[in-house]
Amino acid sequence: MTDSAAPAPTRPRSLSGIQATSDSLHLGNYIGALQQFVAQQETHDAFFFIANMHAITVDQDPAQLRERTLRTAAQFIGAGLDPQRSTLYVQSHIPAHTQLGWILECTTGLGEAMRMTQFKDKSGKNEHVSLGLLTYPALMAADILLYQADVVPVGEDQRQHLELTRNLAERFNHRYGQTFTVPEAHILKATAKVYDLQDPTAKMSKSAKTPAGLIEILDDEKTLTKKIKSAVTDTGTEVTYDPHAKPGVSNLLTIHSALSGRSIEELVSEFEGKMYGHLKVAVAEVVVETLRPLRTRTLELLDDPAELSRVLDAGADAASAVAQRTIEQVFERVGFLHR
Ligand code: AQP
Repeated sequence: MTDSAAPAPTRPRSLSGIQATSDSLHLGNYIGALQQFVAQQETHDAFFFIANMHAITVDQDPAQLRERTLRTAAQFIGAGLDPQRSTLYVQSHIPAHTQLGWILECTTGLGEAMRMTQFKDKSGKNEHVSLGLLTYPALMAADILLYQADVVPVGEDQRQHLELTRNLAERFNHRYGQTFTVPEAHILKATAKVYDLQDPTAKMSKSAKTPAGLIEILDDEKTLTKKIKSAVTDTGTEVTYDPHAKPGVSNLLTIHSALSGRSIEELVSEFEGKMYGHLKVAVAEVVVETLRPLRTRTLELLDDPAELSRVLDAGADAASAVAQRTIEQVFERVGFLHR
């Protein structure tokens, strides 16, 4: 079948990625991103990738990066992404990401890149600041625009990068003619940001100040329970949802609600007259129950890295077919000579 005869996709396209920068994803990645990926594979034409090229914006050990790329893929599948229904692939397997990334770098203003809050935060924390840390949002825009994604499920921390992606798409379309779909961020308000258990005013992040504040989704049950039971709570005793006055308790309610599917109001009324300790026990139970099958499946998948690589190779073939169509059109538009 020729391209022009290909049937138009009937579902909107969803696309997102997660960096391969840790042995285990954390609960913020799971609730803010991965859980949404799993939901969207039911309703969307789904593309999800492991962002190993973004990972090297900061120093990485090569053997560890390779291992973590496979571990991240295993967690995608362990969490419920089905390679038959979603296209799962590794960013570096598709050269068009860097090809379009370069073109979008040339479309981005220096001031625009320097205004990105993630760049400001991370460049402030690292002694050596790579150029890649600055240009990363242009590569992220390429990751998305290459696939003509309609929606991008992410956590709140990616909102600004998504806004830049939209601006770059509109700028390119305006200058060269309609080329890219302008994507929408899909950020679920209730779960947009999961907070550190020890510092519930800071985003849960792998660069957490203390490991106790970070729930890794591959943590064993004892560790999960211990971390949740030691979560910092707030003054007072009443379980209420108030992110400003009670950030610790509110974060626990958010986690429970995101994983159990029960509303915050329902949970608050269930814990009326009970102590913070009761809430922690319930949150620990729901976290352990949710992550148990994910962990088991992930560890099984990691026992067979050859099979994981086969899945990722097939994903790269499917992703590449889509990416190639866009990059050829982009080359034509910007005036690159045909071979
Ligand atoms: N705390 C969070 N709450 C909700 N969503 C979150 N995400 C990350 N943290 C939270 C979402 O997870 C997806 C993957 O993001 P990433 O590839 O940037 O992952 P990360 O580098 O592991 O995020 P960290 O831990 O925040 O990294 P550092 O410490 O390097 O800054 C994205 O959709 C993101 O929004």
